[in-house]
Amino acid sequence: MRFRFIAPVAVVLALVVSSFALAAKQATSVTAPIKITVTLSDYAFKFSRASVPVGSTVVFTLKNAGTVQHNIDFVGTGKRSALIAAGGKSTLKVTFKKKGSIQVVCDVPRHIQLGMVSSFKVK
Ligand SMILES: [Cu+2]
Repeated sequence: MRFRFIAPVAVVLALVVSSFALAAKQATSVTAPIKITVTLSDYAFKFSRASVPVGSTVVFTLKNAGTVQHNIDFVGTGKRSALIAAGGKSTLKVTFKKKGSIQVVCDVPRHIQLGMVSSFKVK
């Protein structure tokens, strides 16, 4: 007789526990943006990290350590920074939705030829 009472209670408890577990899983899957520093110089890019998992949102801190203005352009993604003056800083937020190797360039005329071409990997 006692089982008839306990069984429904156990089912309700199991549902409550599993819904909490699901909520916890959803909370952890919303990850904070990855922070990456890019040092721009005359005439190169240096990334503090060169790849991220697909789906990542990255906040790039861009530091121009050169003597002329530079920017960063993730070719094919539509994401590029404004021009950054020598000694200046900027940030750029990008969500990488597709796997692949993205070409990275500086849009200032002739800077690609001088060496400002690199790549960033989405795995
Ligand atoms: Cu440049």
